[in-house]
Amino acid sequence: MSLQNDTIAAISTPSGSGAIGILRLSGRSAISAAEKCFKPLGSKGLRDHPPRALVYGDLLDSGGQPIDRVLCTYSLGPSSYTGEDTAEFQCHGSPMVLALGLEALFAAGARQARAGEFTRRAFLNGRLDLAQAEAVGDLLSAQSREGARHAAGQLSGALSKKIGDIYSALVDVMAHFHAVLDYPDEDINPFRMEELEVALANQEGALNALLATCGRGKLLREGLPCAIVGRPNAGKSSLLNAMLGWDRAIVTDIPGTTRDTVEERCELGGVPLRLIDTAGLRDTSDPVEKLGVERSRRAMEEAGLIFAVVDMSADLTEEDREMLQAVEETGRPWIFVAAKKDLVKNSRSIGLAGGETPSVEVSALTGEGLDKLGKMVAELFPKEDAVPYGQLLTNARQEEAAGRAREAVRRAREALTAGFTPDALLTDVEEALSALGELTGQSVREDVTDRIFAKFCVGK
Ligand SMILES: Nc1nc2c(ncn2[C@@H]2O[C@H](COP(=O)(O)OP(=O)(O)O)[C@@H](O)[C@H]2O)c(=O)[nH]1
Ligand SMILES: [Mg+2]
Repeated sequence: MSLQNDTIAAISTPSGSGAIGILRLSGRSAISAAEKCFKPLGSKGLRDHPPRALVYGDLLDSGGQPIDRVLCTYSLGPSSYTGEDTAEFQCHGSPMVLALGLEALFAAGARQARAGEFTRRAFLNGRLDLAQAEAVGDLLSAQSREGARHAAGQLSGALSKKIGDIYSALVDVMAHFHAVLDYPDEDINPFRMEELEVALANQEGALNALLATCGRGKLLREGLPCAIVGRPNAGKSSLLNAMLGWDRAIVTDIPGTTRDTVEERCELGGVPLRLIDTAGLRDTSDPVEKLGVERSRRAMEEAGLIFAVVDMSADLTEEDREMLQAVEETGRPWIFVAAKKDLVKNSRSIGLAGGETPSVEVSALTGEGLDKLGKMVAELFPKEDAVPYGQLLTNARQEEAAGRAREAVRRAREALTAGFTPDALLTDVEEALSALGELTGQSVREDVTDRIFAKFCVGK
């Protein structure tokens, strides 16, 4: 159980006005603090109602004045989100009501919760393991449907179960090594040794498969940087706006309008993208535009995908050709996007770059072709259907720990193959177990958990 005795409170809904705003309390005196600030309608007190029931009444300030008419609910530890006694107020979503309500809770003895402190308490009280707690963060910041589904799977324990299976298989191996060490006089059954070797190889394979999911996990979490490049006026900013569904970037018919890089997230073909609209690539004497062009080149070099845009209502220019050449030279996956299709009556060939580069004709004005562009993106970055939702490593911390576990298992397997005695392998297997324990939080340093929860928002 957690040693944290104090009761924490926070506004758990985003800032601004909304239909509902939630105040949350957790800790030993959560329910008594809630009682001080709440007067149920009718004759019964809050605690006369069963836990988890919604009780209608007035939220009061420290002077007993009503702040709002609200619904209040409480849960008893350990069966609550944090594992402690908790209470929650569903108020009208007014920033003023929530501020006054929070002040009342402070006056009743609660203190302001720190970022992620509710989830941290849930972790410390064993309600969630660390992989699940990280999934809470991933779920909140998910940028795509697939990302949200993986986070939900991880929250319900899919990754923890996978790691638990590997962990317990390694514990079995270790138990056998210990038995061999404890009874050195007994002959080691060579058949059993072979079995252990297979067991280690299997777990190494399972860790390899898990590590292979890192790329997709990173892509889902961070989004794939996708640079939109092309000569000025090709239609890049209009394409960005059309994909976003709102006018993010300024569009004019004056070449060189976009001088800085503009970045926005969007989901296309199920792939979360970080779209980067760039200044048109051209030689220019304007010093500001020159800097923009420099940034465009850098965006292109750092991109995971490039949309090379040309205006299909005009003939290909020398600038277009130079741009396509520069894109090709990056060696990145790219899509040839012929823009302004609505301006072209009959389909006309615009002398594509050819080869295997996928190409698509689009109109930012009518939206034509955007679906096809999405399909191409999906084909370039296919979903790993084989990975069930949640069995995906999504961050560098998980990748690093799983990588260490894999290396340790590999060393143990190689040592076994080379005929070393079991005691030589024990440290390796132990190291693997400890690395796996870090993934789920069984064996993790406090500063690491501090860092994880500090990234959460207050009230979560
Ligand atoms: N008809 C039509 N005009 C477009 C389309 N896309 C861009 N334009 C026009 O082309 C000009 C340049 O567009 P813009 O998006 O600023 O190009 P950028 O310089 O590449 O960012 C503007 O006048 C746009 O209205 C399109 O799909 N259809
Ligand atoms: Mg532009």
